[in-house]
Amino acid sequence: MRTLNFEVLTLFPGTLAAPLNESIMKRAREKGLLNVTVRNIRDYTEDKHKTADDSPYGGGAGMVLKPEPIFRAFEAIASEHPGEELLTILLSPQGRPFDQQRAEQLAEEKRRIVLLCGHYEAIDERVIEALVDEELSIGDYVLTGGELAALVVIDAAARLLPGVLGDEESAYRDSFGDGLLDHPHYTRPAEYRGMKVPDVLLSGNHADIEKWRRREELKATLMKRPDLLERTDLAEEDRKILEELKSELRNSKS
Ligand code: 4FV
Repeated sequence: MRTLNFEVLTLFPGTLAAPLNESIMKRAREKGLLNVTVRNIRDYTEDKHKTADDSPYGGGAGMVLKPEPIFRAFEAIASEHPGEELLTILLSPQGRPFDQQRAEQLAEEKRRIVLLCGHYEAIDERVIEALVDEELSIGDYVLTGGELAALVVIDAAARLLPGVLGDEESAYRDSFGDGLLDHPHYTRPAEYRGMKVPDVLLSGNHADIEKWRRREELKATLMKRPDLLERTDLAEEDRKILEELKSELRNSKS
């Protein structure tokens, strides 16, 4: 059994508490499969006002996170985990888009992963130059802080760890796992307010069910995220189905 270790540097540790103490993440931590240490950057300040940010050189709006408390936090991590290699990720809109593939890679990560959460305008560039290995963005929008982004990264990686998802959860075949969006799901009752569950799902014929699900994944991806089809290597069978779906689409439009 291997433990995935995260260190989260933040000015608002409370923001991370609830999601890490609920359901799957809570159980993963209790099982020792996931370890998340949340550190308040303000605990590494030395002045009586616990100053962690200051106004930007050159003027301008907003505040900038100071380098000293963050460097001290890293020294604390190094002294608590001597010799351990760190992978430091800054969550920021300037980062590389976070995706399932990066989540799968992080789930395999042996190094201790430090997630640096920005707040206010920015972080002093010397922190980024000296300590940050990678910038990750969870989307092209601006958050009030990096904490929610850090939680997204922890959740997406931790759920891939062996033993974290129970059977009832792991049945869910990941969207993006095979590069396509997921097929529709149904449960009892077989008919609700006149809306029927597709007969094939009630047939018990697993080969037909698998074919239907694959077709529905291709249809959902074609309709909602055709961009994904460009970067997914599809089998000949899938390409044939896709051409059928496209002609159906054309006919339905005409
Ligand atoms: C963000 C994102 C994000 C920017 C200023 C925090 C905020 C403040 N992080 N993906 N989008 N961060 O908006 O990761 O520092």
